[in-house]
Amino acid sequence: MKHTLTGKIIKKHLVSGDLKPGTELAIKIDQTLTQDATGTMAYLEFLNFNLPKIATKLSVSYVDHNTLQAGFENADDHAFLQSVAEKYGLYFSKPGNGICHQVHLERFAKPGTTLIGSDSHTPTAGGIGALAIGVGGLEIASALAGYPFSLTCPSVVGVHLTGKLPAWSSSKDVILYILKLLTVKGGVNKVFEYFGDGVKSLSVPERATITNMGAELGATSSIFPSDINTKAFLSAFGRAKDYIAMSADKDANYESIIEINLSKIEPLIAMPHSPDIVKSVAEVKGIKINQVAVGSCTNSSYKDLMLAAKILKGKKIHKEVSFIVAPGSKTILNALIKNGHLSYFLEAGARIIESACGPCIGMGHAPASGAISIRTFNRNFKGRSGTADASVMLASVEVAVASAIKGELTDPRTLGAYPKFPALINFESDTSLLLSPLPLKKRDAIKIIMGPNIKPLPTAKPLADNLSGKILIKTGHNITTDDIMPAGAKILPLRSNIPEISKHVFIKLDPEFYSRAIKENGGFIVGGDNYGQGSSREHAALAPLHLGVKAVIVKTFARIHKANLINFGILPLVFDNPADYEKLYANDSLELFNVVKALRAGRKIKARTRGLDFELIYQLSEREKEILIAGGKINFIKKELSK
Ligand code: MIC
Ligand code: SF4
Repeated sequence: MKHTLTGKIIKKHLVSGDLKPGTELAIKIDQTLTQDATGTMAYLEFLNFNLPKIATKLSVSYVDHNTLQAGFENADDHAFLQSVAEKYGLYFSKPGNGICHQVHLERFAKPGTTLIGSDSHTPTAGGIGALAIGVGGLEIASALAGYPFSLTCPSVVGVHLTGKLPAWSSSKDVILYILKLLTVKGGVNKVFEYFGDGVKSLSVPERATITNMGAELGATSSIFPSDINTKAFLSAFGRAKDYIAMSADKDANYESIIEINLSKIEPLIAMPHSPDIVKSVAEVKGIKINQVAVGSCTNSSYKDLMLAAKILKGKKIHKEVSFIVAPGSKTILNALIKNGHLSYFLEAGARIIESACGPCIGMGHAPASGAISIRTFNRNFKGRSGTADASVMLASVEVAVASAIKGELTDPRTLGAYPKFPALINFESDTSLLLSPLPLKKRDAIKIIMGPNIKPLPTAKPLADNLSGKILIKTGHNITTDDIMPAGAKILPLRSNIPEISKHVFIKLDPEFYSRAIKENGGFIVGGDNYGQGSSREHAALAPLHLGVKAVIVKTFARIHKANLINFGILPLVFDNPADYEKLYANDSLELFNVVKALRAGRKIKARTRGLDFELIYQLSEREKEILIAGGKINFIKKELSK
């Protein structure tokens, strides 16, 4: 039997189930990561279990999203997170240390290990050969409590890379090319595994750009083999001992294979407002732009920033353009300070900001009204930048910087010779903002700090057999968790306060949603295809739970959001006949009959509205059904722990 790399890692970590795509299996988790915007909930959930310590080998709590601190809320969250890390033995990455995925790649990610993170871009670590999966916070809490992680066994798609990227094309263009091919729903329940001769031309951070944006395909994960480039990257961070060579067997059995000749890849760009609306830059060049941002967990590595600095050397940013740079980690920022390259940015007219997510999640640097912004980021959903009518395009560093100089969308191939510079072989291991776990004997004295913005979690009641209420909203297709529960500078600080943040559910699609949900005492959500794509934020389930949402009925779900609904006891249901979607309207009354009995018997659920009878189905494992019936995973685990 020839194994894929994914298959090998799963096999090594398998706790239950088989490697049969579509069935549920459980794996042991070696590492976890959280970031602050999802982490406060994850740790509140963990505290609920009343356990003395964490059960994982290595867990890191990062602060990188909410670093604006316009009020006390974010700083309160940081203090809470630090106190939890100290009490329970986690690493703590303080604000300013960098973006979780970049820092994790540099300091902790290891080939052949399993990692779950409460952030959808956790598969960034696939660039180093880890099987890394984005999850809701409650999965992290469960892993910290010692539970294996359950998932639908993914099918493994092979991506066969040949050739070498031409000058001015980059690994960002490779993933944009795949997004164009497969769209934002093309990867659900799949792992994209890269192999072939072309792999060796890509460094770990370049690979990580690709695995990072595999999240935009809706994929479970993406992974590269671990080879001499992996070894070089680990050595540069003083971690040569973490290296092991890992790859798929030759002629491994892939579900399907995508062939990509890297030498044919040209500079591409994702147009507003979805990462899969991809065009070649040559085709759409000339569009006047107002803002350019380089950074985010997709493109803020040493190579990315050095390249930008080299291109900018001796040049100026166009006077109509605001150019923002957020280095991925403090280590990278410091390297550019020490080698003098940071000054090329400053001399060109760049605005250097903290090593954090920043504008990627709408924390500052919102574009002007109607502005066009080119960003090296991974998501360009409408309004995510903080400006409702701005347009964001996603591109490589090469395209972004060329455009910043010219003031319009520019093909970087017009810039002349491609800058050359050596890879850095020795990064300083500065840990001034990265705190190691406290020694055991010091942990007892630590008190958990909970500021006034940190409110208790809502909990669901056990599932009732008959459910009734109004359809509170009917959405279209590809609804993102940014649509359900927006982020940005005003709303993100409320992540630890579910009653407050609930006032913003669906606010961009339907400002009356909150008041209607309160008036109707909860109800149902109806949606189309790929409902809940994008981020891992549990708040897109927790806030609807707080508002009394009982079930979400759609054509198809995105993976992480569906898991979050289950974890919080909201039924994720699917139309048996997709055409019934057309027959339902907002404000209709809806009844679901004998739900618990149907789930236990594996039968379709009968539903009725306006005299119309129809049926609903579900893709749920027996374990997931029991979680839903118990009223969510917290209730379920508490029951198990009390046994
Ligand atoms: C994102 O990129 O949307 C985020 C913010 O990193 C989210 C997590 C969150 O909403 O806190 C993600 O990707 O999971
Ligand atoms: Fe942060 Fe943006 Fe990456 Fe999300 S996608 S982790 S907000 S940098």
